[in-house]
Amino acid sequence: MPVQLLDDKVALTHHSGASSEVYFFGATVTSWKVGGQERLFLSKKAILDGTKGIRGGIPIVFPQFATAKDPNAATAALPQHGTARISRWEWLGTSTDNESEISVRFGLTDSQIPEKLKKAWQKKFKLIFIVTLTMDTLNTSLHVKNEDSDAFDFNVLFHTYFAVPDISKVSIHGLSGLTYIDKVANNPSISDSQDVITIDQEVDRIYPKAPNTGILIDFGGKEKFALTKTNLHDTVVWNPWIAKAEGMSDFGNEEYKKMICVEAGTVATYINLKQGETWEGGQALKII
Ligand code: TA6
Repeated sequence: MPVQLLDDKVALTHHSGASSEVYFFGATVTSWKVGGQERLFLSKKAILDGTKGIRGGIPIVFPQFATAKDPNAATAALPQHGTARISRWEWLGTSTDNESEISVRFGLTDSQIPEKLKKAWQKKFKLIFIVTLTMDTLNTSLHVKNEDSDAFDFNVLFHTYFAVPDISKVSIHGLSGLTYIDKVANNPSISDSQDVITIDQEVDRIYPKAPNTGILIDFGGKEKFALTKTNLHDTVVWNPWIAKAEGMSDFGNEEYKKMICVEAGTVATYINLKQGETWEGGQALKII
């Protein structure tokens, strides 16, 4: 059955054998299998009962990345990474189900944000999240409609956790020669002279104006992940490494060895959306 509705998630199965699962909570993609292999990291300690953002898969960050730097920003009262990933989204049905692809949609409006968080950002909006599965790609796109009486600013990001067999074998291509914001070193702007990014310590970087294509994640095997982004300006690279891994209750102490986050979004600046306007952006993940 190409699309199976379960109590807390939707399961997609492509005739090639590729599959994906999306939890209604946060509209969080938690699984993407190609060739019988799980390609997304989901912590064994992830909380899946809707009481906490899901640790793994592709959490949706909206309307604020991290927490607002400006205490007077309209988004200053929001929790880290905003409210989309900790709200229950509505199932909007299957939009495509044919030989080549299966595409499903989820919706979230301001009225569906948890009551205790509604006051944190009192803007009227409507989100539509679309997940499209083919034999070797997983595409996610987000439409943001401003239904408020005024313009508003927002960040957006797909916080993708890629599963890797061994972090010491990972190299990230396509970001060389760019300047990045180093959150580990408290935000200095650093020019990246490395040809490829390898991970042997905590890495938490924002690459503003990163290329839309050509980002490859090599994890030491025959295959690679290719990430292509559309209408998203920046790329974030994150691995918590040892100390931060130990500090997360929903993340195993050794799990930093099995994941790398490479995240497409617009987080270094805010997107300004006028009343009644719609913004859309997305990413395509492909196994090559
Ligand atoms: O995207 C990287 C990051 O902003 C890191 O700074 C780290 O906080 C990570 O997100 C996870 O955030 P979370 O709120 O899910 O624990």
